[in-house]
Amino acid sequence: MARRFTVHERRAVRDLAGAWDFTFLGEADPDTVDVAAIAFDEIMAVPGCFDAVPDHAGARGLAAYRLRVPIERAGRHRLAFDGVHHWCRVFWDGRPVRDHAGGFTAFSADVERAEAGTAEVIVLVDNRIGSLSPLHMEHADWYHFGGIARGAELHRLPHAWIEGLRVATEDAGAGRFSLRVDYRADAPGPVPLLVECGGRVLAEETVELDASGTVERAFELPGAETWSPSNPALHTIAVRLGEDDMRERFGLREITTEGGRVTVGGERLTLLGFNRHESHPQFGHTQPLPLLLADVQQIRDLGCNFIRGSHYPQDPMFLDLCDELGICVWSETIGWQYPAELLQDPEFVEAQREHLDEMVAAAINHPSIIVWGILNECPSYAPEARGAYERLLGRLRELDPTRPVTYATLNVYGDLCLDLVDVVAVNTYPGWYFGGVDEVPRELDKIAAHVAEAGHGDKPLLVSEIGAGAVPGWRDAHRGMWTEEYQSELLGAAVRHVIDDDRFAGIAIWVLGDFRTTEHKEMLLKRPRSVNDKGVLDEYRRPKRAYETVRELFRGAPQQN
Ligand code: ADA
Repeated sequence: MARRFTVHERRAVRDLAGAWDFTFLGEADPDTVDVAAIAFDEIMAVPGCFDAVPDHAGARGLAAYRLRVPIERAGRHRLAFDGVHHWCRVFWDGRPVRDHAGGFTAFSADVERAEAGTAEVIVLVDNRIGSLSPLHMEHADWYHFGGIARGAELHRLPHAWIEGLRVATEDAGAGRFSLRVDYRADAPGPVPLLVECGGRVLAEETVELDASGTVERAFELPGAETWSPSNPALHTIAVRLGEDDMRERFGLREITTEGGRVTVGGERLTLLGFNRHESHPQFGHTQPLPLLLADVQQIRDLGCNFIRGSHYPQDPMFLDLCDELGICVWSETIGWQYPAELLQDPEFVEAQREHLDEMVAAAINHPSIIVWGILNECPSYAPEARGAYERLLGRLRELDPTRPVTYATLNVYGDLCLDLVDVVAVNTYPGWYFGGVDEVPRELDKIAAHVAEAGHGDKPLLVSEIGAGAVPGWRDAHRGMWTEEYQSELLGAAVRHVIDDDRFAGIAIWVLGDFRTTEHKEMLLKRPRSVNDKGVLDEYRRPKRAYETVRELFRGAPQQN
């Protein structure tokens, strides 16, 4: 998949991006489809979203993708997907090998013994909102595009292979870090291990493998540069285990949240940035490289040092670019105003937990990720929902004790779970859903005072959403709601307040770019053009008036203090 470095130099990897055979099966039930009888009469781009292209725009149902792939040598193979929306079943030569639900996270489907010759890969992809994909809900405010939206690859796995690498900073100043190699093997036995970093050999030894397990080592890179937003120094670690190999990029840095600020790599930050959706009218959730680069260029031009990936894990290439440019990222799981009953349903919480595990597994080594988040605007004010917060935040801490955790609250005044987070994050819409622009400083003051009174004044306090709609190009002497003038004024007031008021650790404006909303009628009635237009860019990334206002304020603000 598109990354900024070569992950495997020895392992045989085939990029499956391209034009796949395709057909749309509509209402069909995936359990009763005879895959051998499917007539593939169209083509579809992988990566891509089938419901963003003209022939199937807005379609919901089952789709089938097919690709014939040459297999040079028989043996164990792995199909690796970076994100398929929302549910899929993967077939290898007519045989189902894996189901997956969720989208936005990587998963793989293994074939123990593939014959040499040509294999037929079929993927049934279902973008209906419902039981197959419990995390996606129609009421959530974004268009839930379907398809093989991110990269796909075929790997040939040797007898012992690396499942993943985990690099954790132990002491950034001393260049100390730990490495965990997760592996699996066809048979236990000794294999050579070689670990290199920046041309230095860190380990060369023989390790005894079990059928599956981990190898853990601690290393030191004396004098190695640390990662911080103003100096995002990266290191690449290369691991060879028997015939297999894997590389990963990492940064040496600690994150702390004491004294009401997020400190990253020794820099005490004021986080200034935006929420970012991965959505485009022509590509859906797919992020072609030129689009990603345009986003990153505009994020930098705006003077941001922070992006909240709303409301799901972001594209791995976007995270790679943030690593390189020193842009701090809040990475969160899929979530949007789930009702309290759902958070009491153990099956639902388990689905969230699985998705959360996948997010962390894929992204844990990105130094740009400075905070993990869950459950946007869910009922953290309802006592019966607290168990879900404990479970999911607890799981994040268990998987990664090095990063702070948070969630964006919808109702800070009634919130019952703030004791569970390291960063208090508040979504608030003064001047939009209530009051006028003069309500902005009043409400922000009230929030900061409440958080302090509730005993959380020492935790960084982020405005995780604030914003106003603006129909692109709509200017009006009245400067009323939906005009570019009103949005610009409101965002100016919000940013100025956060920069000037030391009680705030940062702001993530809602939102960087406009994006298509869901087809839920109640939402559509509040979204002209079916678009959430609170972006400072329109959906084609053309700047609105507020862009300049925010740019000037962000660029003029001290980003460290
Ligand atoms: C909420 C939500 C966002 C978006 C926003 C809005 O805060 O978290 O996803 O829907 O409101 O535009 O109203």
